[in-house]
Amino acid sequence: MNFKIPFVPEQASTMARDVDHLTFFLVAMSTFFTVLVAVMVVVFALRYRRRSADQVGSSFDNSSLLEITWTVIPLLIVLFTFVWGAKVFFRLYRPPADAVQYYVTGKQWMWKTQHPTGQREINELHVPLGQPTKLLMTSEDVIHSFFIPAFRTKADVLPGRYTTIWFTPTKTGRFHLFCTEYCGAEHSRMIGWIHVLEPDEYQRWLASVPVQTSPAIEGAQLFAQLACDSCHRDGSDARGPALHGLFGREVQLADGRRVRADESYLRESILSPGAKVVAGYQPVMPSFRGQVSEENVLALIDYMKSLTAGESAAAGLAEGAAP
Ligand code: HEC
Ligand SMILES: [Cu+2]
Repeated sequence: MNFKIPFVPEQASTMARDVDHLTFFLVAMSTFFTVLVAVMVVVFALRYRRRSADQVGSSFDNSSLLEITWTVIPLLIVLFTFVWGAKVFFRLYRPPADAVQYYVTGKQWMWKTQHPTGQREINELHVPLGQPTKLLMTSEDVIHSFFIPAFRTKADVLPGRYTTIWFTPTKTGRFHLFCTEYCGAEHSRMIGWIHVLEPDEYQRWLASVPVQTSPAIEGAQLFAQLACDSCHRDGSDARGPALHGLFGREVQLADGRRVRADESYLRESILSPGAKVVAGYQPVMPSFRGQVSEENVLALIDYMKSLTAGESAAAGLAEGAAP
């Protein structure tokens, strides 16, 4: 079923139709009950009105059947909506494993985006048709919110945290993107376009944009420049833990907690190393807050993610010390 309702934006992602069906159902339900109640108020007011000045109302009996009916029916409707809504929600906020990751950094008042292959854009993002696409997003200043109406997906973009959205575009063309969290004087200008291209056209587009390095290689260079490798290197005399195979693993902390090394953990380790200290190590790592931009942090994370337990993808440019 494909609805053509005015005021509803074009459906251009695999999720769009599911979200629309749910919204349509909620609107239809609300409309139905609003009309039902309004009509009954009028009908009952007319039908049971007082007909003469001395008329006394008849005594009122409770009807258990009626009460149970009007409790159970709404309960079933609400539970049904909950299960349906939860299913759509989980699909919407759990990117598939094969999704390709892009980066988005919000900043008063622009969106900076970067491709996994390194190309950067401002207020624009080119993506290939049919590719599950994941955006890893953060903000350099205040809270923003990233919304692509045609894809029916949206998430807040927060300073100090990573949020993700994902989509699989089903139509080529360009689709509006908005900041939907009031973020200062020029909030209304924090808009842009997602360009969906045929895959071969996308490859041509990638080739036409000059690119210095991929985020992982840029991260490897930063890793050396910031002397991270003076502590994080292989060998028993190293002051910091080896970072190979860290991403996605459980880390045992000195205070007994165990945390999963996801993007937020890696980011925190760089900016507030004292917040979670790895068991068996001294809290000697300095904070790099103020020395690195959010984009630098993303590059460092991408580099650390490329350090698999065996050899690293960017090993050639890194310390050159494959374990
Ligand atoms: C002075 C030595 C030193 C420097 C320089 C240093 N670190 Fe660390 N780092 C440590 C130590 C020690 C730990 C473990 C204790 C802790 O968690 O604070 C650590 C922990 C980490 C962790 C968590 C590791 C884990 O196994 O969970 C990450 C990620 C990390 N550092 C990244 C970096 C990056 C990126 C840089 C460069 C921007 C850097 N470090 C610079 C000493 C250092
Ligand atoms: Cu904004």
